[in-house]
Amino acid sequence: MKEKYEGAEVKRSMCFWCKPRCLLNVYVKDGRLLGVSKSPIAGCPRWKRAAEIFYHPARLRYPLKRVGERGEGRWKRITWDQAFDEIAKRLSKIRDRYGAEALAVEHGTSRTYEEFRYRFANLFGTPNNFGQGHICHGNSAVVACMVLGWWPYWMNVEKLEKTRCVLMIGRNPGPSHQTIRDGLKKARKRGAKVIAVDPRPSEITKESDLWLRIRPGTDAALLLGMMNVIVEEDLYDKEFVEKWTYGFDKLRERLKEYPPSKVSEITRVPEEQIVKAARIYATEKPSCAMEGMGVAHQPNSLNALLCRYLLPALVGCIDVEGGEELMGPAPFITEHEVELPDALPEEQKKKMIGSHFRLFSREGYEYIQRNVERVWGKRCDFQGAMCLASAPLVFRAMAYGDPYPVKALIGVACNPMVTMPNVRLVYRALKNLELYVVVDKFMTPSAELADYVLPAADWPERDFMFNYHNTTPLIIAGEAAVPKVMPGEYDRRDDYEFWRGLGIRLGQKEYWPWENVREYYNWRLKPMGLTFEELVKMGKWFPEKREFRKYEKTGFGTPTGKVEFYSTVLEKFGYDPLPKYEEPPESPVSASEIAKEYPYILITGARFLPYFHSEFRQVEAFRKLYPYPVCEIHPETAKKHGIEEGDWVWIETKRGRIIQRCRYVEDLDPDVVHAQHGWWFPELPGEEPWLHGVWISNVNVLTDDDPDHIDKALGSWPLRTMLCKIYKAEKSAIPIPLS
Ligand SMILES: Nc1nc2c(c(=O)[nH]1)N[C@H]1C(S)=C(S)[C@@H](COP(=O)(O)OP(=O)(O)OC[C@H]3O[C@@H](n4cnc5c(=O)[nH]c(N)nc54)[C@H](O)[C@@H]3O)O[C@H]1N2
Ligand SMILES: Nc1nc2c(c(=O)[nH]1)N[C@H]1C(S)=C(S)[C@@H](COP(=O)(O)OP(=O)(O)OC[C@H]3O[C@@H](n4cnc5c(=O)[nH]c(N)nc54)[C@H](O)[C@@H]3O)O[C@H]1N2
Ligand code: SF4
Ligand SMILES: [Mo]
Repeated sequence: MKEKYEGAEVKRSMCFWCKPRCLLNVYVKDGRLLGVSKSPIAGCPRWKRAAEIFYHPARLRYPLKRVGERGEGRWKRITWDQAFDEIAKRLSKIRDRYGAEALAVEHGTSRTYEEFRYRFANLFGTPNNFGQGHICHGNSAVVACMVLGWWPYWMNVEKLEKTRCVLMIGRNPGPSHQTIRDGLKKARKRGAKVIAVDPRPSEITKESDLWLRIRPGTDAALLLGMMNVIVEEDLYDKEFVEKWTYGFDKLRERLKEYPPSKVSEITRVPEEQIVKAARIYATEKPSCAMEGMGVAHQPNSLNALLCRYLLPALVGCIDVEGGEELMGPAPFITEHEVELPDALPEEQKKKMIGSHFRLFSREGYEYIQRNVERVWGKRCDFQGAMCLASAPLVFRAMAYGDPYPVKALIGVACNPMVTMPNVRLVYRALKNLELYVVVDKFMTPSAELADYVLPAADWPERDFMFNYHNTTPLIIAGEAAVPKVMPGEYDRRDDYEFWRGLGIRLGQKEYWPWENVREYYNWRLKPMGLTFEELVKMGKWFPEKREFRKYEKTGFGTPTGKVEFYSTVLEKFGYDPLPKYEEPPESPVSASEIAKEYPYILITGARFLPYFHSEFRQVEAFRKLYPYPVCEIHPETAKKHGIEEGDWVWIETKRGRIIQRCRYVEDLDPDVVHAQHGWWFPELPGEEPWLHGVWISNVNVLTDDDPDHIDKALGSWPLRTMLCKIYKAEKSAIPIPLS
């Protein structure tokens, strides 16, 4: 490594090409990135190709303005100043004409500075901040804060060194979070038990002691069944339950409705496995659970998540080492404080689209987080992921003007044409906008529909400080390694500079006092007596002493000061205060008529390498390795339809159809089909109707965003558990470049 980069300067930067956010050495010469140090994550496919990805010819270099019709693929290069001036002017006009709420701002999976989006929106006057928070950890965080008064930090790998049993519910860190997979392997070597709940075989189900192959969407029932066993068999922690929980007797009554025999019928998990899982989980202590998108993306995610966070309280594993550790906040200025929530006038706050999903509304957020703050002194997480307008409803407002017109959208680090549900509606919405601004690293199917596409700095080009949105005291930092501007080659801005540049032109100058993000970080770190540069040298900051069972002194950050089996928050907002199971809205049980034509249960989006959501499809080496989208089907099921392994298959739901290539998976439930998400084809034309092949294999053509199917309390939409049919694709269905 050393010889290869001889004479190069070494910078320490934070990689954002996937979730671990590794700190890497970046080797730089004459302002050029030569390469990076080996990823600490075994199996990371990206670090070796850092230069190839960073200098990919398809990367955006200069601001672009649409010159043809929307979606026609005709662009003109402009300067940043022109872009800022024109966008600001058009936004002002839209605000004058329709009100500030006619602007929506959208986020993706936290790849960038999220706090500035909210700050900008609050200062502009719009409550319509929306994105993936409803379904990606935001819903987990809300439920955990509601019943536990803090969110057990979800990337806490260290605790796996102390745990005796890990319940993995709908989470597969094999491809999604390799640090956790490694932690689990080590834990098992030590003798800890791993129980995996998943409808399909995965790396983790194969590396577990017990695999519960659940019917998709029925996790709440399974967990209620496990709680039933734990209570009936007297395996619960009586002292903790008596002293530190609220509403146990009511929960106990509710649990009677879920004996293992009935739960087995609902979930298709054999009764003895339910009992076994409950016994292991309740006796091998400390135990902990880790839920993933298998849970967060299912219909009625509220109940599955409620059960997930209440189960550990039954066995007394809250805030014990190796259990559900509540780590508290970091002692710096938090993102929430930066968001300026009070800058938004009261009458504007009320206009947030989707406020009837009460837990994600401002009222719900404030109520939950004030209780958290009472105990911890700060909030857990930030509004940017836990208090959001509802995406499916915001897209409807764009498409149909209901409840009022949304005319402008700024999307930073998100690709809604690929990652939001029911993309036909998303398409209609985007086409109807008066102004659509996209800030991204690459052209995407979404960006192809924009008026302005602005080139974002990638991680080697920016300073970054991260602390998982204040759900943990851990703070990590990495510095910019290479310039964002190379005259004659490219001219990029980081996303802070984007929001600031636009904000200043809209009269927000006094609110953007920091010239650059480093100044801003220094301001946030001041209370700790640290500078950003010092933090970069340290790599990470973590308190020297960890305190467990803080609740014994302070109580829990909930309205009753206890873990709420009976949620007074749900009660206050008009929902059932106790957990329950509800059948998914589109399942063979609830929609038997639909099931006659669409007999299979479709799940989507299980992670796979080397890709990350819709990203990296441009990287030739990756495409050689993994050229096509893959759907997983049981061989018997496939054969019934004359489908051989490797065949292109139509997957169809009530909302549309796509093609993917079949992979036989022996251990899959024969009634379940899994289709990958994130697929589009950068090599296909960008203009309509192609939009880089966004209609061909994109699973979100199939998914459901029906407002009646959205979780009533959380507003989360169902990306897993719907009905589909499959049939072999005719040759003519396959675009020539893919055949
Ligand atoms: N059917 C189905 N749909 C799903 C899922 C599923 O399982 N099934 N998963 C869902 C989940 S959990 C999530 S989080 C979402 C993800 O949804 P998105 O966040 O929309 O997905 P990405 O493909 O990661 O898109 C991010 C875009 O941001 C750009 N980008 C990356 N870094 C930066 C940056 O620093 N600045 C800027 N300006 N741009 C940047 C990338 O080039 C990319 O185009 O997808 C959801 N959609
Ligand atoms: N390579 C790669 N890594 C990623 C991402 C990526 O796109 N690519 N995305 C990142 C993001 S934003 C996120 S949110 C995480 C998500 O990472 P994880 O939480 O691990 O989520 P998934 O892999 O989507 O799904 C986990 C498992 O849920 C199962 N599942 C599906 N339906 C159900 C169900 O009804 N019940 C249960 N119990 N299980 C079910 C799937 O079969 C799958 O094995 O990954 C992150 N890491
Ligand atoms: S791509 Fe992911 S695993 Fe690899 S170095 Fe970057 S953050 Fe770490
Ligand atoms: Mo996510």
